[in-house]
Amino acid sequence: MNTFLKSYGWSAFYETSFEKVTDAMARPARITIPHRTSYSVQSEYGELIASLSGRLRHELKYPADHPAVGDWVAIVARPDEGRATIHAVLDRRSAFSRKVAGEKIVEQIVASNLDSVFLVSGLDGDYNVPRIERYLAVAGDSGAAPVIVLNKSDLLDRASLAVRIREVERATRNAAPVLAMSAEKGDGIEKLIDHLGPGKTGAFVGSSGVGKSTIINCLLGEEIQTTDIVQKGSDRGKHTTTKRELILLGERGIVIDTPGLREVQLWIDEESVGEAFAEIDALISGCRFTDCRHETEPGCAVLEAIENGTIDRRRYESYLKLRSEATRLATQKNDLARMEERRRNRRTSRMHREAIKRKKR
Ligand SMILES: Nc1nc2c(ncn2[C@@H]2O[C@H](COP(=O)(O)OP(=O)(O)OP(=O)(O)O)[C@@H](O)[C@H]2O)c(=O)[nH]1
Ligand SMILES: [Mg+2]
Ligand SMILES: [Zn+2]
Repeated sequence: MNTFLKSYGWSAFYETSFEKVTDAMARPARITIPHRTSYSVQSEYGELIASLSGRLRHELKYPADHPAVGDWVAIVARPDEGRATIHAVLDRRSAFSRKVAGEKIVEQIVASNLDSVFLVSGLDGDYNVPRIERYLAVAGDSGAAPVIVLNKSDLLDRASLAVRIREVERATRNAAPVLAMSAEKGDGIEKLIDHLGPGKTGAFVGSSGVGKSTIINCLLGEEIQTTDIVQKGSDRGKHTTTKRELILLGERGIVIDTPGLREVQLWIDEESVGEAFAEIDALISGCRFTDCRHETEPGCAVLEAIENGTIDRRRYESYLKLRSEATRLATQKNDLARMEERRRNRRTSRMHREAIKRKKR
């Protein structure tokens, strides 16, 4: 295997997908930065600017099908020009996605082919336990191992820090390691490095200003990613990172920096809510009614467990909140699918009518 492929995390999984690419000139490359209409990629020729082939552009139906940072693609390179054409997006091993809500809801890939996903929070005004639970539920769907990172530990004394860590561990039921660190002081960074390694990819996600880029700087040991002062009470200095970017750390592996996510953009379905609240989900089969919503129903095993203290009421409240959000999202997705279906039907019937007209002539 060539050094490029090795250092960027190529594996048998991608090889299988790459073998399906028929073009003899095709070579693997990894997306490092998605731009508006093109992509920076790393390849055995070094960095290239790549664009989609006409055919691929035509084939990619949904935004989530388009290349995302971390994706492996098949390119035909023009190294002299520093350019390439992308002919295929190889299968993803894992992906962290968000929902983009506009007139319609679409899934967008934040970063793909991840081994770990670092869910970063700041131990300042940003600190919010329910939000960490939400991030964890979304990460549960990604196929990557989640790691909860509490950054800015330098802002707390030891005792308060220990309280925070315990609080998060309790709320998340040890579903993921919780590590506290200070990117500014470099404290605790070695615990984070434990989750990286040669050929491994880790993505940093979290709200704006939690220190994702500062952590990556700390890993790089130099100022490469732009960071900025978050000014209190103003929007200036927010969303410093504007592009997703994959960075090679060498022996430490590969990291992906992402711009701050807004809370509303977390993508979740009803099934993953159940998985994230396993202790509640496990009780549901004991409810008297099969369609029990665990709100006011008689004979509800969940309400009973809260009554006798087996389940934490705060966990239950988070569960209800997240579930209603997932339900709302599912409804929107259904509406969207129905709209799409109607549009397709209209189009088909128009095509039918036109075909009949042509026949008649
Ligand atoms: N006290 C303290 N401040 C930190 C720490 N890490 C980052 N900061 C500060 O937090 C602010 C935001 O850091 P960034 O690294 O730009 O945050 P980000 O998560 O990349 O933000 P976006 O790119 O907007 O998503 C900067 O002023 C950093 O200096 C830390 O460990 N302790
Ligand atoms: Mg940043
Ligand atoms: Zn119930």
